[in-house]
Amino acid sequence: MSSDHSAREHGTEAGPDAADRSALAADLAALNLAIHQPSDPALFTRVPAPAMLPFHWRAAELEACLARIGEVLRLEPGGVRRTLRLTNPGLAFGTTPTLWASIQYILPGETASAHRHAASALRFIMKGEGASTTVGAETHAMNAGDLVLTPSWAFHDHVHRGEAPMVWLDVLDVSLVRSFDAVFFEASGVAERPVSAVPDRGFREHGSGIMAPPGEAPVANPVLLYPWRQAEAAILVAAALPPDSLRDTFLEYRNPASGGPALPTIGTALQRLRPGAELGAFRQTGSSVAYVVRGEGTSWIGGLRFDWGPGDFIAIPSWAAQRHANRSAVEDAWLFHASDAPALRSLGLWRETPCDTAEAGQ
Ligand code: GTQ
Ligand code: FE2
Repeated sequence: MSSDHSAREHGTEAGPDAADRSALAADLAALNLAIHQPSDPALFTRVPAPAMLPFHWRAAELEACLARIGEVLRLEPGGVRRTLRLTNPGLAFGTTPTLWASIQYILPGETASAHRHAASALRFIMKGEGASTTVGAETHAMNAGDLVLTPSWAFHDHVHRGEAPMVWLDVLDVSLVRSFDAVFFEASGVAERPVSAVPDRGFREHGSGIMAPPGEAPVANPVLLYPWRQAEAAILVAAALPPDSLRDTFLEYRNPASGGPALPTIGTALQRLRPGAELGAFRQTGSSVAYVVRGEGTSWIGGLRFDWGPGDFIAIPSWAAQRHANRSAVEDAWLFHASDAPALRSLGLWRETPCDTAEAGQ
């Protein structure tokens, strides 16, 4: 094959056959067929080129909007939730190309009635007490800092019997499931699903993370609740190790029976940046959302600088150079992360690499 031919094949040159080529393309189009045209956008980019933008949502703005949706929107039966979605300015919908992050707001006495969907979900509790969620036939109270899972196709409802509004982060793999055309949804006939006689068996058997009943390990993750006090204790134990230069102390929530991720598609992690921490820059495939549990820090993502504080959210695109620092010399900064890393890992698409500080931004 001549080099001339191959240059045209790759669209670097219009070539003398432009008229033939467009006539061919027109005939093919009538048959729903196509050839590469020099004007086509590049099929492959050397590295990922996300449409998603790095973005920062501030707690003060979110709180004002939550109060407003609490006044204007009523919770009706049928399974629709009262949520504030974090929409990415680079995308038609969603927070990242795979994930939807929303803040759910439930008032005292309300019920978010039962439904199920193919999309997996997680809740990370931001504020409030007195709500509980039923997932399958298990029920768990939701308290600040807890992570609660809603695996794919499990019925779930949320009931709030507390005194003050309840606020939590929802992350669902909606756009990932949509890209596979694997969307299913079903409302339940009842607002609240029946609960088994032992409403928290999986947690009682496997929730310590270090011990379990004898016999074969269950295939599905037996743990739906990852209480804050256990996650916090795990981080504080790990924090005595020499800090990792890119992530300081960073632990993933795992399925204790398999050692794999807590959910098959959505990665979850808790990170502590020690006082004064200034971490190195890196890139990784896949997108993520970070929630600031406490502390004040700065992240540089794809050349943009975000100064964050408690209750803020940050969205990080695939392969964007990122680095993070704790702005305080005395206080810790803690971040909860949700990502699509397990989906990339199971498809063989996971990559990460350290990079120069300047690539993230200064
Ligand atoms: O609580 O079941 O943010 O189904 C989006 C879809 C929450 C939920 C969301 C949902 C839910
Ligand atoms: Fe749901």
